[in-house]
Amino acid sequence: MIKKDTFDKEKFKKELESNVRMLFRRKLEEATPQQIYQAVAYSVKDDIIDNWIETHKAYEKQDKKMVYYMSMEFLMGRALGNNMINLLCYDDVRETLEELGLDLNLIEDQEPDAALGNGGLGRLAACFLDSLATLGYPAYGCGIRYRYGMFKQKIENGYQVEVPDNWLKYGNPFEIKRDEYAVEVKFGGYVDVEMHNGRQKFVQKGYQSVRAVPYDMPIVGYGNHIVNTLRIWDAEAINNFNLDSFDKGEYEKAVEQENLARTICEVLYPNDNHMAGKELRLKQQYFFISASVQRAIAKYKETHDDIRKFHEKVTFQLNDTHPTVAVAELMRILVDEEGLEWDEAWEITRKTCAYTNHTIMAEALEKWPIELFSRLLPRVYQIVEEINRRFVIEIQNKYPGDQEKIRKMAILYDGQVRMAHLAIAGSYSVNGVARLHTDILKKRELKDFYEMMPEKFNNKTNGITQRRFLLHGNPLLASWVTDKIGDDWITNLDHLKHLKVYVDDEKCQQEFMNIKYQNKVRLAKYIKEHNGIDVDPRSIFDCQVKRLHEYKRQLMNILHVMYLYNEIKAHPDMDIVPRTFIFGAKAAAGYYTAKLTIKLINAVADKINNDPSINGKIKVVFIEDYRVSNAELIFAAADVSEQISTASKEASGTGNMKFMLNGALTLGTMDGANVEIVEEVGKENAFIFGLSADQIMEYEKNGNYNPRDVYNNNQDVRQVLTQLVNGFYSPENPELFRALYDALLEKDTYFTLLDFDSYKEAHNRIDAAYRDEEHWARTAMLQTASAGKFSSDRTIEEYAKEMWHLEKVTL
Ligand code: 26Q
Repeated sequence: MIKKDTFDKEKFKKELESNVRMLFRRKLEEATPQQIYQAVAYSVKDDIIDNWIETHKAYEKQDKKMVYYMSMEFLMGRALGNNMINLLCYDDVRETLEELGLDLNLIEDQEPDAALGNGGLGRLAACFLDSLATLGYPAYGCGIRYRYGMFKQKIENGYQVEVPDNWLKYGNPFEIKRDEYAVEVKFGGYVDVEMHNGRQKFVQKGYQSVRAVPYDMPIVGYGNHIVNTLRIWDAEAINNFNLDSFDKGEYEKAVEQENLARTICEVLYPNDNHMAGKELRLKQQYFFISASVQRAIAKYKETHDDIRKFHEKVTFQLNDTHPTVAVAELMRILVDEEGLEWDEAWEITRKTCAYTNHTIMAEALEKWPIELFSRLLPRVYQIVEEINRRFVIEIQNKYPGDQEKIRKMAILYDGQVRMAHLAIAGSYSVNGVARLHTDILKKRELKDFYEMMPEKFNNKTNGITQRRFLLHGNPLLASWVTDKIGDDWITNLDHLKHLKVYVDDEKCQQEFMNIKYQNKVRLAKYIKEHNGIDVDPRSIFDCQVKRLHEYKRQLMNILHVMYLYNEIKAHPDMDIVPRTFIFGAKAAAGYYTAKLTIKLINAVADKINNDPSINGKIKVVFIEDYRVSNAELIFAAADVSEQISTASKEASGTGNMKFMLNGALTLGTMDGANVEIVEEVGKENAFIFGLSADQIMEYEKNGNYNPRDVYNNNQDVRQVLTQLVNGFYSPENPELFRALYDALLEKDTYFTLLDFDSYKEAHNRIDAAYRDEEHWARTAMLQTASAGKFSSDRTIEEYAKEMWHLEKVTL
């Protein structure tokens, strides 16, 4: 039990009124909902500030080691609700606002999501920050302050339309600009060698540069007065030319630098699990890394005088390869600016950096053309060359005469910089994000590296924060759990296992399912408001929400819905439990097949939802603009969690854990963290189907899968595929879905047809299981009771103890 400080309602009201006055020159009664949100946020920030200052004082005084979580993405979602939860004042504020006739839910809805991320990798970073602060570990998140985050999705005529996400439009009450920590970041030009005191010095000249300016956001720990920092960098122009006396060259350069500053932080690349080899993306990467590393070194030097011990006080966790240029940038600063010898610098770098791999999808592996890399980062490139030269020697020493090893492992090869290889060479740790994923890395994708340096490889199974995805997202279930087992679960999710004694208790089952029902009503209301569709909260809510990608197989899901519809039409008296199929997914803007799949889902939804002859037995809903804030509603309301990626393709998944925590049963393949979910809850309490990772990889190796065999032998598959090209779902353009049809029949890269029957059979098991209300309730409760392992607190403890060797701070 964490004890909360006393809350002074009258003081809070006064503050609120004063904020509205100061910020907007208005009385509370006259303020708009957005203005009230801002005023509440400033009041909450006021509660945060002193703790924020004290936390950093304590860090300095106790001189503990600090982790810098380097990430191109932080998918934070809304801050207000989360901050109040972690400050332990959520209910007090809600009541106080009620006394003023204000509804906290509506006020929270005024806040735009901070969507500085695509999906899993970015949301993981956000969960990690919450856990780091809650556990009391000294940590910074370092990233980019994108002007525009993940695009907003509109559905028009069934198609996705991307709308810019102007999340800073009304300002961000929680951020603080830290102009005093601005640094310069240089691009392009050339490298000159100068002699300084008999030592060669490499100097970048003729470059363009920008001023990197940090904005800090507070990361509030749960009930412990700790406030860490998310530091996101903005770019400003460096204007050091004199308007009266410029020559033409200087003027042009100034304009170019202004353009550079304007474009660098403009927008998040909306590609999930796909490498976009764009020059601007590489600029973004170097921009925030150079700024973060410069600042980390400067901060270290404020209180330490031996740079050789940097790694004792600092560790950089690289969130995938996107921040990997940190390895070379740290080397550059240590060698060029701190004057260390190469070997010393390399030892420090290798002891500072650690790399997390999040994917084995070939198209996501980052490779940059040497031409581009060396033009943009001439000095950094020289350093990468030297790292590569020495690394190749290491390989040769270990495997004399083995050219194949060098071809496979070199950092520079075939005109490209292979970022994963640089990350592995420059790190003390390489980790995967679920057991199966790490095993695949060791056995296949990174086999050569694992054999050469097995001690670096380790697993850290992902997790999620229960503070957002249960306490905030599902208040009814959260207080029910607390009633049953006390509130220790909020900071120690393992405690959920104490719910297991209740799973056979009929009253508890009813309470649990009643909460699920109320959450379904809440989601049904959202769907009615946003889609205009009536869904029955007594139907099974069967949900697949995640980025749209072929390997995640939303297409298999909708093909199965099409099959079910055919069955119901063919057998009108068919007895099935009513089902609501809920989808939410953004497609990368340039990903044609993904966008066409969205159109298909919406076309199927239109047809099925408007066919009165099926008596509402099935409904299909596509939730527009799936994001952190509406995800919370969906997880709370789900009965079935669709985790149906082709085995071996989903590194971990984290949505699977959020559903489980909220009592949804998993319908999934043995992929990613599903394997560990099933291990925790028991195979008999999940709906598992499909080929195993080994089977899939065997087919891939032998190339002996032919989707036409399935087509020829399976009447149901034939029928739904034919409906993609005969105008059944697109009478105005029968060929509309031809590309999906062709992809399935020609290659079926993701084994959709081969897994279809097994998937269908798993759905039948769900239908049967749901009829036994007691048993379903028991199994649903068991999901929540078994979710303890999947807290990001557990994950962060593992990182902190096994990799980073951090100590907790005491306040
Ligand atoms: C790379 C280069 C250029 C442009 C974009 C990218 C890029 C951007 C985002 C590449 C990959 C991503 C995102 C990857 C991602 O989200 N991976 C997911 O990470 C989760 C957290 O570990 C896992 O749970 C998911 O399984 C994994 O897909």
